[in-house]
Order: sequence, then structure tokens, then C-alpha cells
Amino acid sequence: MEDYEPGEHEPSRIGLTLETYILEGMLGRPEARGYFTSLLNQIALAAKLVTARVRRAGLANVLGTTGEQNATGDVVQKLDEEANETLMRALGRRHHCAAAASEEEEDIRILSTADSANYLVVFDPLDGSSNIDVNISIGTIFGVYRKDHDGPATMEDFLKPGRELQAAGYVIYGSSTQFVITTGKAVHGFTYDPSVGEFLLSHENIRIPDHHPTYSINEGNAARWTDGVKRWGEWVKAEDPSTRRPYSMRYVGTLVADAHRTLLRGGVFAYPADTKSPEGKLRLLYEANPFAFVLEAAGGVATTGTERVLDIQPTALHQKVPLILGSRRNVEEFLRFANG
Ligand code: P6P
Repeated sequence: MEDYEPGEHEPSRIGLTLETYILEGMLGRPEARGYFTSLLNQIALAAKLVTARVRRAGLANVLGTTGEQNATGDVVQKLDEEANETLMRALGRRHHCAAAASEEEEDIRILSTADSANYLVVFDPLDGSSNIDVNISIGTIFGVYRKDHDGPATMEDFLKPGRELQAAGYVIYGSSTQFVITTGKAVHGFTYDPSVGEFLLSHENIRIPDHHPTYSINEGNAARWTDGVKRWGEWVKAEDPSTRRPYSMRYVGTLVADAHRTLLRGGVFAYPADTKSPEGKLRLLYEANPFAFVLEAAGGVATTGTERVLDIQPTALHQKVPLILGSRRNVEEFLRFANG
């Protein structure tokens, strides 16, 4: 069954549960049933468990840090650790996930050596965790690859270009909790209804607008940008009603929130290379690739400034890349200046 496009006479499927959507192969991959379906439902279960925890963060004395640093040097918030363990447990339960790579762990974690363990998962369990204590939106980001050999998973299995993803998506813990997922053909959003404990289809076949007068970047880094990015930064702020400038600037400081808003409204999000972060700040495997996969499936673009994110051949689990994503014409504007 090709991806469903609700016709004018067909009933919309708004309100369907995520589980039904996945079980009935409505993600556009009818051939990927059974194990793949079960794996995605395990990720959805983990999202429900993390949601419950995040919603009580202020009450359950899980705010604050553990005092340790994670694999990439970020100070670990207690909720980071809990979300990491929740995902690892959920992924290991049904023996469809051979191994997982998490922002929170230096190496991959082997989860199953069963013959049914045909998949690999990369994830950032709680993106934007520095915003937890001030109640700003945070999120979980995930990507699913196929393990294409017998025997236990290895680190090398994870060094695949993002274009080989079988599925990717994210959960945003914001004013509501939303689960956004794609298998590459269409992007669908599900909103969590705590009264029934289910994610219900709320945004079917999300398409990003071709342009929107909004940009999203940490202006506090302006002095560190390249000359080309500085020229772009001046251009978007200049007064010119004929091109709807100055653009609005929106920046949350959580990738999931800034990228989700960009997906739904359009515009451009940029975390470019700069003098402080010459490789960029965001991680390729479990931040840039999953969002690049989602944005392209929704008709958008994701680039490092010099190459398509999904074409990068990874060389390390936690490697960083510059990330510019959003509406095609907004990204083209950025590239015209950045590479001009
Ligand atoms: P800055 C959060 O810590 C994060 O990893 C991303 O979620 C976010 O886009 C970025 O860092 C924000 O970085 O330097 O603007 O605070």
C-alpha cells in the first residue's frame, strides 16, 4: 500500500492511534511488518514512559544534574539518565533491536543477539536537557537502521549514511507531547492524549512550506560566524517589505523544538560551523541525520552548508556536523551568502 493520501471522499484518519497506524503498515512500508512494527511500537512505549516522567519532573525531585558528564562532555541531567535507561529497556525487550547508540553512552550497547534482532537504533534520549530545570520544551530523537549481516552488531554497523535510515523521528515534550515519525515517504504527527494513554494522529502527511520569513539561530554566536554567515545574518534582519524582511527570529535552544517549529511553519534553522565549534555543535548520528531524514520526507532540505547531511559517511559515533535545515528557498538564501 502506497502512502495514504486522504482523498476528498475518504474519511480522514485523524484520531487513529499510533499503534494502529504502525500495525496497519500506514507508514508506507507494508513489507516491513512484524519485527519493524514491533520495534516502532517499543519506541512509542518508551516515549509514553518518558512523557510521564518529564511531566512530573518538577515534582519527582529529578531536576538537577547527576554531577557526571556524558560521552560528548555534556553535564548529565538526572532525566537524561532515566530517559536513556527507559529507551534501552524498551528497545531490548522484544529482541528486534540488536544494538543501540545513545548520546549518553560512549560505545554502542548490544541489546540482543537473537536471529530476530535485525535493527539498530540511534537516539538522543533527552535533547535540550539543559532546559529541563526551566521547563522549556525538550525532546527525544531516534533513527532506525537495518542490521545487514548475521551475528552480533558492531560499532561499524552504526557508521551508515543517514540516507540508509529505515525510519526516523522525534518526540517533543512541549505544551503537548507529540510523536513525529517517517519511514521516508511521508511525515506524520501524533499527539499524546494522557486521558487514554495513546498517541493519536493529529498531523497527517506533514509538508514544510517552500518558504517562510522566520530564521532560527543563536545570535549570541554572531561574532564567531564566518563572514558569509554574518552577511546572511545582516540580510535577514534588513528592512525590505518586498521580501518580507526583516524575518522573525525564533530560537528555543532545543533542537527538537526549533526543528519541529521549522517543519510545521517553514523557515530555516541553522547551527553552522563557527570559530568556537569548527565542526558544528550538533551530532550527526542521532541529531542531524534523523532530522534531515524527516525534513527531506516533508519536502525540506538539510545540509552542512557544503553537503547533504544524509550523504555524509560517518567516521565516529559522536561526530559533530554543522546543520542548516528547513524550507528549500530559505536554505538556498542561507547558502547563497554562506558560500558566496
Ligand atoms: P546553544 C541542546 O543542548 C543542543 O544540543 C540542541 O538541542 C540545541 O539546538 C543546541 O544544543 C543549542 O546550543 O549553543 O545555542 O545553546
